[in-house]
Order: sequence, then C-alpha cells, then structure tokens
Amino acid sequence: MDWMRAGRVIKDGDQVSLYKANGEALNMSTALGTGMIIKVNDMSYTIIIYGDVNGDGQINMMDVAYLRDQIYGIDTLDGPFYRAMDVNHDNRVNLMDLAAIRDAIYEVDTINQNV
Ligand SMILES: [Ca+2]
Ligand SMILES: [Ca+2]
Repeated sequence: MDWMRAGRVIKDGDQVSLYKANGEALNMSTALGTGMIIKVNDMSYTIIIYGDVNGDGQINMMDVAYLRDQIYGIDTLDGPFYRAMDVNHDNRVNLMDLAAIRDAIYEVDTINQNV
C-alpha cells in the first residue's frame, strides 16, 4: 500500500481498477470516497478525501456527525478515515477540523486536498 498525491495523472495504457476497503470491486464510474482502493498497474493506493469521513465520496453533515463522535469519543475511526478527519492537516483531530468541514459545507472556505 502506498500514498498517491492528488493530481496524479492516469496515462493511456495504465491498468486502473477500483475497490471498496473490503476488496469488493467497484465500477470505475463510482464516485471516489475515502477508504477506497485504487490500483494503477501493479500499485495500490488508498484514497483519502479530506472531509469525507464516512467514505461515501461526499462532504456533508454526515461527515460532521462522524467527526463530532470522534472528538467526543462516542465512536472512533482509524486508518484513512481518521486521516480524512484532519481537514486542516495539523495531525490532530479536534474542533478546528469540525469548523473547517462546516466552512466547506457552507462554502465559506474550501478543503485543501493536495497535501
Ligand atoms: Ca462523506
Ligand atoms: Ca486537524
């Protein structure tokens, strides 16, 4: 498993396939979400979309709920889902990230995905 930066270009002739975190194959027209695995040739990458905490490919109030549960210790996530919660990229998950997701939802600010 490796990390791939946002903006990587898929070239003609690359073999590309998409999978759920559990290994189930997905159609390539599926919206990309946190935790999905994309295979390019012989390399596998885990997708992280900052702010998409539940991995459905959208950033909305569901993600706010997951992040709130993480902050208050009600329910916790790890791996790529935890990384997706660190919306302001300071290696901590806290109320600042909650504010940043809300700002993105209300289009006050955007989330930097190119980290
Ligand atoms: Ca989501
Ligand atoms: Ca943070």
